[in-house]
Amino acid sequence: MALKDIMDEKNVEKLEALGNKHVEKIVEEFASICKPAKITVLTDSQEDIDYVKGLSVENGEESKLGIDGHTIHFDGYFDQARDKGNTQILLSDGVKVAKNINTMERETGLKEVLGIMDGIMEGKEMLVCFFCLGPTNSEFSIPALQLTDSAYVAHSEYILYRSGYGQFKKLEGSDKFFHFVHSVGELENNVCKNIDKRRIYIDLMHNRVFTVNNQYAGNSVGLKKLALRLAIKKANEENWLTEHMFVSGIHPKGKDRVTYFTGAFPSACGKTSTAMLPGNTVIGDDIAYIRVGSEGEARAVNVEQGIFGIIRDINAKGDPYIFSAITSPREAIFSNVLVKDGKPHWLGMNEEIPKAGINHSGEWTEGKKDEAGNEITPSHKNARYTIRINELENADPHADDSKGVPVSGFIYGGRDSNTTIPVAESLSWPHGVFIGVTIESETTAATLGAEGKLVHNPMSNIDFLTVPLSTYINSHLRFGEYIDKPIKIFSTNYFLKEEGEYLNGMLDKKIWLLWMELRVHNEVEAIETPVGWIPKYADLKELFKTYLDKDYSEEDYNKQFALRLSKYLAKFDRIEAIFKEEQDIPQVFWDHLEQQKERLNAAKEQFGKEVILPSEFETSGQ
Ligand code: SPV
Ligand code: MN
Repeated sequence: MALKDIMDEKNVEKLEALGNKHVEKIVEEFASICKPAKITVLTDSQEDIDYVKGLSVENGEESKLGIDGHTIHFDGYFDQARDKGNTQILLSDGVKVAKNINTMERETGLKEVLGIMDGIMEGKEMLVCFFCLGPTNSEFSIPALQLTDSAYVAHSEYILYRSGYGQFKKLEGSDKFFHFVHSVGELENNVCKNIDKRRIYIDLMHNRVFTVNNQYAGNSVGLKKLALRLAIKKANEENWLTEHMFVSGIHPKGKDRVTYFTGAFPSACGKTSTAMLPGNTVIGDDIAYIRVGSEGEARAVNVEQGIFGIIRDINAKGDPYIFSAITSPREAIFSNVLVKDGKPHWLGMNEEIPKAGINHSGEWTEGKKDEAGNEITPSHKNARYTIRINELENADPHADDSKGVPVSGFIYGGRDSNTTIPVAESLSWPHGVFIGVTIESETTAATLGAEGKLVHNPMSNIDFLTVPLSTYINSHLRFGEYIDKPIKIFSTNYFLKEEGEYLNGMLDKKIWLLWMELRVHNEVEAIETPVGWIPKYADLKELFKTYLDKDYSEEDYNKQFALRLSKYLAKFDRIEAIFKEEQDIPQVFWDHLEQQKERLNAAKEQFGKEVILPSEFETSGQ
């Protein structure tokens, strides 16, 4: 099939102007498989980007809200989060990635998904869009081609990513780009009808992903978690890192410096809110590429330029910048919130929520139940907003720097209610890698399935790993050797509870971050414990007073930082069992596991009890 047979002259010209036969071949191939009625090629021009924005309203995937530039999009009732069950990595050689990661024989997977895609765009318009992962014109740049029949998906991408038609021209005909083919399939009331045929298949061999019969952005938007999976493979082969991490600058009071941290947290566990803490300047909130810079320093970029953030609990008090952005005129897409009279409402917005309106279940009134008898909340717990970061008051001026920003600390967070202390600095780089890959966290509404289940989530990347866990661990261990300017690695846990109540307030994370910043600059001492270096009470007290005007009590400190030895030992037993089922885990990991357990057991013996207060370690000189 020739391009001219399926596209008008103007579009053929736009495509051919790229001088890239690989791109043309992909468009031809998927035009002939998906059989769209029309194909539109988009460049980086404002006119083209506006066309997509207009189309998403025209075709009903989005509707205008009261505030200028705001739209609402609904995903189907059963399409509200990432679908791990139907996400498969296609592998031809039987390589296992990690025990819990779905892999499928490549030929079988391709046959199935291409079969589903046969004629899937009949009567529809296929959009051909070009983006760049990471800043353009940079060592970090990865061009990405998106084919989709969803204007909502393309619109989201023009907010969330840098457009990359120009970047494709610079490829000079090469095939060094990722590509994504997406179709919503048949729609009914503008949401996917054939959820049973939802598939997200990752073809590592050709740097491409096929995703069909879905709209939720975590499944549909190629450049987000689908590209993350492809980039993890690429980074692990090329000795750099692709991480599920925010990038944010910390600005301590009275000191003329900014210190950048990156932090990995499982979905819906405080990653965006950490990146966006008052006083920070934000570069990115979800995905980072990290490379070694010319002076041996680690440098990070935000792969994206926007935020697809959880809207629940966003309010003027807790998240002033985001709240202000999503309540004032600008381009913003709301998804799966409650809409009444053109106004979006969500859980935790600190305003009264109407008792009726339209939400992800259609017409909604308070008390409405779904078919399974579950009460439907006014907005979904995983409802989201989509905005550009550079419109936020706290956007960092270096967000688009082609060389990225220097990174001084990595943070690994999790959600566990009874074990991990709020903040600790690892004892060394390999110990930090060990801490990162042994994170356990409770599942959330960001993925389909049960919430609150404690699962192993190494570096918050378990859902996205495309290389064996052993390879991933080795890459991190090696990265520590490549950098000449050391990075400190910290762990955090914002979710410790006592008798069902959280032990920490929402803003306490600001203090942990400022403490980490001081540690990076060697400006505070710390207490050595079996799980790492922890803050001294006096330092936290001062930080709480200075930054939150709060009197932090020693009693709170002791509750939060008491080391629950048996809980930690139980965790590392669980970890040992999990890793024993993995293949080729490096010896360094086993050494650290052994040493970690030894230190915990030694403390148990030395103190003769289960729970040790920080001051006890301090005076014992541990
Ligand atoms: C996450 O779940 O980690 C997100 C949103 O950042 S999604 O696009 O669904 O991946
Ligand atoms: Mn994420």
